[in-house]
Amino acid sequence: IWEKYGCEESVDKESFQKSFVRHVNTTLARSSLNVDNFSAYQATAHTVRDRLIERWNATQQAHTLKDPKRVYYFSLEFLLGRSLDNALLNLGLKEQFGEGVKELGFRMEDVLEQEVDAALGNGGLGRLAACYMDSLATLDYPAWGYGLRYTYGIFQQRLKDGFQMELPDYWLNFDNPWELPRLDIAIEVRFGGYVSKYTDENGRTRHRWEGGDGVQAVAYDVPIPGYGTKNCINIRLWSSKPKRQFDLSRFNAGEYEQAVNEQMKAENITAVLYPNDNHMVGKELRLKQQFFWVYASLADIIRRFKKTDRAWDQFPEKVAIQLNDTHPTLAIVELQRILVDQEGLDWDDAWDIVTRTFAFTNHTVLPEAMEKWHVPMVEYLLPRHMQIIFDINLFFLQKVEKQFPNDRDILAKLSIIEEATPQSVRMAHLAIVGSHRVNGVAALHSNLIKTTIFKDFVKFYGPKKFENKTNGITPRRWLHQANPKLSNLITEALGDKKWLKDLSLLKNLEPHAKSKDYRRRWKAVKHSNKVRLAEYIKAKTGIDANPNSLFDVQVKRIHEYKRQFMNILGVIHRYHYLKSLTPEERRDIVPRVVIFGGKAAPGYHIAKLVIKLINSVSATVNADESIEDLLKVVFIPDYNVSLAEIIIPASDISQHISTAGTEASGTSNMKFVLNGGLILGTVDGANIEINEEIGDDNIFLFGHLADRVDDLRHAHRYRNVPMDPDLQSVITSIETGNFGDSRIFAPLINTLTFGKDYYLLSDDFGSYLDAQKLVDEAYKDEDEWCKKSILCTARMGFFSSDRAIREYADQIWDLKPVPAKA
Ligand code: 26Y
Repeated sequence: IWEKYGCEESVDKESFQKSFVRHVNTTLARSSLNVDNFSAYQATAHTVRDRLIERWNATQQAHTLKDPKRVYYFSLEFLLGRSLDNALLNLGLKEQFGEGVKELGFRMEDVLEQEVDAALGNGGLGRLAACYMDSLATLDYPAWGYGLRYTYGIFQQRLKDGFQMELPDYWLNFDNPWELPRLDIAIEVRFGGYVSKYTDENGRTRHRWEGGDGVQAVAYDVPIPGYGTKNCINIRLWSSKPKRQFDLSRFNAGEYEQAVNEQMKAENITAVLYPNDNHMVGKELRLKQQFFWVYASLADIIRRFKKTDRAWDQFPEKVAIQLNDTHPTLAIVELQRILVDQEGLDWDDAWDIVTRTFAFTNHTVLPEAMEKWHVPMVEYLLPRHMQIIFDINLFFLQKVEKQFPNDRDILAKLSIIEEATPQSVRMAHLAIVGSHRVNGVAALHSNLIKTTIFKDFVKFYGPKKFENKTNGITPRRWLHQANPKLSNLITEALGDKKWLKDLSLLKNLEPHAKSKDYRRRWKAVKHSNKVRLAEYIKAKTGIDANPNSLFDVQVKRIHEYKRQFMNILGVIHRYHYLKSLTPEERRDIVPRVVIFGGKAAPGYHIAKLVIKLINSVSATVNADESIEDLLKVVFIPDYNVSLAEIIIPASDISQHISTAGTEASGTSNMKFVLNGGLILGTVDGANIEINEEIGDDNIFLFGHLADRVDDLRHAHRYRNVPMDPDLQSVITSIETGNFGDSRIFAPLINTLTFGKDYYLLSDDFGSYLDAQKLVDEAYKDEDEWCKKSILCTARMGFFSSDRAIREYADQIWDLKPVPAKA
């Protein structure tokens, strides 16, 4: 019977339609008379889901049989965006299913539009995790992601009078076809309690973590299909549920509120994604989230490991765990606890297993982003783990002491515990000590961590433990899906679609930059992408963005170090300049649309003022008829993955202008250039490597270099550095009230004065304006610009997440592909 009915779901148009209709009738309980676009989306999604599950099953079965080494990517954020289009493309179903849906009376574009984003992440780090899952699946690696199933993802952003407002992102309002609830996989997680000591049968002193309150972690599996392979991997997201439904005795006694209390407390744990990126807050609930997640994930991994009868010392030969930043660092402690307290291993044997299992990726050097947890809080929530951390630290510092006798200074610097009141646990230190490899995410960043925040660790461990793994992006979503017209044009030039699995093949586009006809068509694609964005802007903001203008884009989280403030100050400078011109002089000007997008953390007041300033400038500039259409300023609200897919293909130039040394990598820079957009940027993060690949002629770099930053800051702090005169006149203009009541902007402007201009806007402003001039000049020669655009795309092969994942697999995880059977 299994063989007779276990055959594969067909993928042709007719079977799509059959399955679509069946899902409308059964899954949705509707009829042909009441199928709207949303129902059509649901029926299509379920049809695709059936095919996904089949591959998911086959892949997991193959892995169970083969039992290869697996990698587990631990990330508190997976910023997946929409799934339907991606699944259709990766499974190669788009054409047939598109035809099928059309014959049923729908347009595939409208159907795709119905899906809400899975926005379980803040920005770069979360989207990187999503790109890496796509590559792991595509390259047939046996991999799982582990994360949390937040009920609310990153907040939705609205604007009110130019200010950011936050709305909850209740993304699970309707059923989510992209997850498989595994209600049978439930793991009890504990908080609190106490530690008891006892002597075991061998006379050894042992510890037991007892008591405390329990909640359940329930698994939801999200299938991730590879492109051009049957392989389909899994992200397991945990959701918190109460251990018991609710306290019946209290319920019967009429104490209804108290009766549901425990349930609510339990469900709180995975209720919401913390909306801070690059800024640590230290809330107890966040620590609970982290422990809840790593506890359940490790229990799950160990259950799988124990299915085969292997000795513990083989654990690192079967399991690699990658820590996406310090957020999952407690996993190091928890594994040590399991091995020592529960499995009875000696401390040193256990610790050897632990350190061979974990590797740690650092994503930032900003001091305010470093995770530190107060010892009393950790002690109260996780008493045994706190003891183990102290022991890890003790044994570690003993080794340090041996290597550097009588150097108290280095002990204090390296210690996992920060000696302040109260004491804190430095999670980055714990992550380094508990891992066999530490990596940064771009060349400059990886060098910086070795010479700044982790330099004393390099002294102790030597440099080999610290590596670089330059980030990458998936070309499937960020070119093929987001920019289908350009994808087709590339495929046509290269003769086939192999480049989607081997992005280095893009280099064969280079000769086509010389073809006038190819350039014409390349330009036409960019233009149509700009038209699509202009229509979106018109619909959402009412602003007319002329697609014949230069589209200048900065979209990313709003943060002082990313310097959106400098961008908008530059816009004001341009505005004044335009107003100073005679009508004849204006004829020579390249019209620009300056586009911003991005969310500010709800508690980050300065970042929120930047949004307000952008909107105030936008209101003034867009209404000023004297400058005609030479400048428009747009803030597109609610920037997210799906919006990025519209914005990125439409940019002529995008800005990546962080203070040198502050942006670890950036990944949108790669997405823009891959889509034939040029970049204006600082010598920071992956901009540097992009420059190396695409050449000096195809990028506009400016500003001070990272090695100058300390001196410049020192000068601001201790000497009276006069403000750049152009910057000064822009600030004066704001203060004069040209952009509305200037008093609200005082705290923002103060960052430049009383705040000692920590992010060095004044120091870089002159060279920023110069670089902008070069952009204007270059854009006048449309044909030359187009050549640059083609060369940019052609030279971006290195930045595929496939390359990055292969490096991780070969150099850190020691992981081999396991191709799923066709
Ligand atoms: C501690 C907590 C508040 C926290 C939460 C989120 C700290 C940091 C983050 C997120 C950091 C992040 O997204 N970093 C970005 O990672 C990208 C992928 O490596 C980089 O490209 C980007 O430069 C970096 O800012």
